[in-house]
Amino acid sequence: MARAVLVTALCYFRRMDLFEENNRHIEIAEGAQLLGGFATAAAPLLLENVATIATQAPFRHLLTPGGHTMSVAMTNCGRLGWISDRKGYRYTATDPSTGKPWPAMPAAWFDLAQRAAAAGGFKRFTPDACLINRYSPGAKMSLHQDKDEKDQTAPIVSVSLGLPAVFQFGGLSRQDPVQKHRLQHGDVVVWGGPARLAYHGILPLKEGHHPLTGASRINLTFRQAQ
Ligand code: MD3
Ligand code: FE
Repeated sequence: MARAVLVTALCYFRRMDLFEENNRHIEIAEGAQLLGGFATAAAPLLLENVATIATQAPFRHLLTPGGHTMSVAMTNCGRLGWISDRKGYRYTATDPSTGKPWPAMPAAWFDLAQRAAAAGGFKRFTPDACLINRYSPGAKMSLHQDKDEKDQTAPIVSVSLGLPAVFQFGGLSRQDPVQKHRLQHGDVVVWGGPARLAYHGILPLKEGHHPLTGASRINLTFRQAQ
């Protein structure tokens, strides 16, 4: 009897630990709220949706204005999508590779992004674009700022799925020192306030296997582009 009570109590506290671990809410910098595990429950559905979206708007490696091919494969959903080519970076209403409008943003995605933004302190977030990034081992994203959105007082909400990655977060100048953070499956980050225009990037993805994505990492970034 005493043993059963002890085992039950230990299991309870162990679960509590896991619960706390999966629900970390940390301010990683002023305006940058990490909601650990916020999207873990939704992840299987999100990944199914990504597969469907990719049948309509295939992942592709975009060209930078400087003529380099990006190592990250990208597609979009929503009324607008982010693209890059020799002419520059911008949002478009149609996918240049098909000529068709970008696939609609699933209602559950919009909802998740709004709930995350609210949890991060932004009550009125209405994303009209979601950039979907796919990393294979070795793929990276160099330090950059996200400046192509019209209203830079609106936050960006990012959702990490699959393999973990190391994220670099700097300041308003490229030369500012960077902090490193691990982004794991299910993690959501709300980037607003002074963090919104900070330089950031992703270090080359390490090899690995994730049960839901295999040897890849998928990142969703919800944006209010217009
Ligand atoms: C910090 N994506 O798509 S998500 C991007 O994991 C991008 O694929 C990375 O940077 C990725 O532009 C990082 C986290 C993120 C997204 C937007 C931010 C961090 C941000 C905007 C401002 C500051
Ligand atoms: Fe970015």
